[in-house]
Amino acid sequence: MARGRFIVFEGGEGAGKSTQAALLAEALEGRGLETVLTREPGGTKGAEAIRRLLLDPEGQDWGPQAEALLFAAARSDHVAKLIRPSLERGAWVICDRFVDSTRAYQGGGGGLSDTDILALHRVGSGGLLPDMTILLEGRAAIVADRLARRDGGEHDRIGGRDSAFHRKVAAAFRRFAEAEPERFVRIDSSGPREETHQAVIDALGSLLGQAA
Ligand code: Z5A
Repeated sequence: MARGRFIVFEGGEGAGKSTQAALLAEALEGRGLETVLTREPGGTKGAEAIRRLLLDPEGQDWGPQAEALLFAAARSDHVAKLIRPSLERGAWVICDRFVDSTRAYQGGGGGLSDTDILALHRVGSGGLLPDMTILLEGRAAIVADRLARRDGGEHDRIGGRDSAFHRKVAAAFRRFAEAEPERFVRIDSSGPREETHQAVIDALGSLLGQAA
């Protein structure tokens, strides 16, 4: 049995990751491919428990170091219990955020070094990286409007940080994409859902071709 493929959606809050991850999972299932749709932080019982600790708006404010350790612990459980076993039996795993979010939020936004975050990832998750990382980038005013309609101004504990923090996060994602063009694809998600979905399918072209 050939190993499955690991595809991750990254980007800022409201960029359209969950929407596009679900559309991709549906499209892959339509092609007869076993697909596992999951998210971070979360995806397993233990990781979902850590998600509540991290994101509850009434919860405590962890420093960037404790946050990075908690995200790495959640990821370790997720990789060991869901992602690796699914890939090993040949499934496509579609994940909403992964280690590049820790690099961008706790690194770019929180000031931790990329080397330290990748060291935690090596210990926790064997350094697993996606086969493809799709970075969704929407125009700021469009994303803000979508979020206002959906959430009415409510944010989780990390999404609610100030605009300077989110600018650093966005800049970090751009740097990672520029540094690893063979793993990252950048897609403008400002347009209609179906247009972005088609760009995702086009980007996956060769990987999908190999699975046909
Ligand atoms: N975090 C971290 O700090 N470190 C880490 O290592 C990890 C995460 C893994 C997770 O929050 C938080 O944890 C996150 C980063 C941090 N905080 N922030 N920022 P989450 O999982 O709850 O939320 P999120 O990841 O930020 O996602 P989101 O807000 O749900 O956004 P999204 O998934 O990118 O977007 P969406 O839900 O698909 O779309 C947003 C809305 O727009 C929704 O109503 C859609 O129906 C609508 N939408 C989407 N696409 C379109 C188009 N094309 N047209 C019109 N409307 C659209």
